[in-house]
Amino acid sequence: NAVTVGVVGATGAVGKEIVDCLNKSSLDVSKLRIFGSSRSAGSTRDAGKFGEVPVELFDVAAARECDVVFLAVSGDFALEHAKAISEGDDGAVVIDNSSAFRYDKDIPLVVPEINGECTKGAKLIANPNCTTAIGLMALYPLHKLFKLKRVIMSTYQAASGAGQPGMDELQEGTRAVLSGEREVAENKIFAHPLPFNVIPHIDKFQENGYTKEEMKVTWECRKICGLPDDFPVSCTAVRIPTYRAHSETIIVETEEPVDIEAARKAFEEAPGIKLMDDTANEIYPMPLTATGQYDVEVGRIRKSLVFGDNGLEFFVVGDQLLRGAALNAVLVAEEMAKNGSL
Ligand code: 2RA
Repeated sequence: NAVTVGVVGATGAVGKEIVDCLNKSSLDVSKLRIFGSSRSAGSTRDAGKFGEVPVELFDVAAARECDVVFLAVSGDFALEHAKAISEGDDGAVVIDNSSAFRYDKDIPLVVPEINGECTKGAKLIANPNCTTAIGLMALYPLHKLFKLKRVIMSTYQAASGAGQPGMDELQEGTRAVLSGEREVAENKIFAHPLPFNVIPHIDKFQENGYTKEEMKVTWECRKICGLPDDFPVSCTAVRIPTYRAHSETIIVETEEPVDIEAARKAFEEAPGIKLMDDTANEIYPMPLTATGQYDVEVGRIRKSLVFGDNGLEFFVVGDQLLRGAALNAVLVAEEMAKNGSL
C-alpha cells in the first residue's frame, strides 16, 4: 500500500541522496514531505518524480502524519524528536541516520540484507555508520560460510563522511593549493588539512586509544551480526582526500578453513556486492568506480599470509552516501513495506 514519506534534512548530502533513492525505490510513495529548519522552510526542493516539494517547518505533529520519516540530521535532533515522532500506534516509523540510538539494545540497528527481519513491528530503526555498513556487506557472507573468529579493518575514508561541508573543504582546499593561492589548505571541518594528506583521526579519541569512528565499527559489527559482546573486531580509520566512497582493507581469521573459490562465489552471489577481482586485468575496487553505485565493490581477495588456511584478506569500496547511509535507509523502508511493518 502507498505510504507518505517524510525527510528531515533533505538539503544535506545524505538527505539529497535519500530523495534520489526514493525516486528509484520500489516503495510506493503517495506523497513526499520535506521538513527543514526556519532557514529553509518556505522554499522548495526539486525532488525528481515527486516534483517541486515545499520545505515545511519541522514539527513533530506534522512528521507524525507521515507513515515513515527519514532523519538525516544530527544525533541531538534525533534524541530530541525521534521518539516523539514514532511513539504510539499512530506515530510514524522513524529511520534515523545518526548514532543516537545505534547502541540501544531495544532499537534495531539494521543492514536489511543481514538482519532485515529485526524491523518487523519496529517503530524506530537505527541506520548503521557508513564504514560498518560497507564492510559488513562483504563480511557477512564470509561469516555464514566460514564463521568469523576475528576481524581487522583499516579504512581510507572519503571527505563525504563529513557531509557536504567536508566535500567542499576538500575541493576548495585542493583548488587553493593547485592555483598557488596557498601552500597548505585551510581546515575547519577536518582536524588537519585534507588535500595531499591522510589523517588517522575520525571522530573523538576514546580512553582506549581508538577513535569513536573505530569503536563504531566494533560495536556495530557485533550488534548487526548477533556476535558476542567481546567478539574481536579492530579498526584503524583514516581520512583520505577522496570525494565520496570509503575504502576498507579487511583481514579475517575464520573458525573454518577458507576455500577461496567458495568465498569468491559467495561474494558474487551476495546481494549488494559487485565482485571486482581480476588482478590480471587490473580490476579491483576503487572509489572512482564505486562512486554513485548501489553495490559495494569487493576484490583483491587472497589467502592471508598471517592466518593461513583460516584467513582471508580483501579490499572493499562502497559509496559512503549510498550504502553507507541513504540507500541502506531506503532499503530498510522497503523491507518494512514487504514485512507489513509500514
Ligand atoms: C565519516 N563515518 O566517514 C563517518 C560518517 N558517518 O566521517
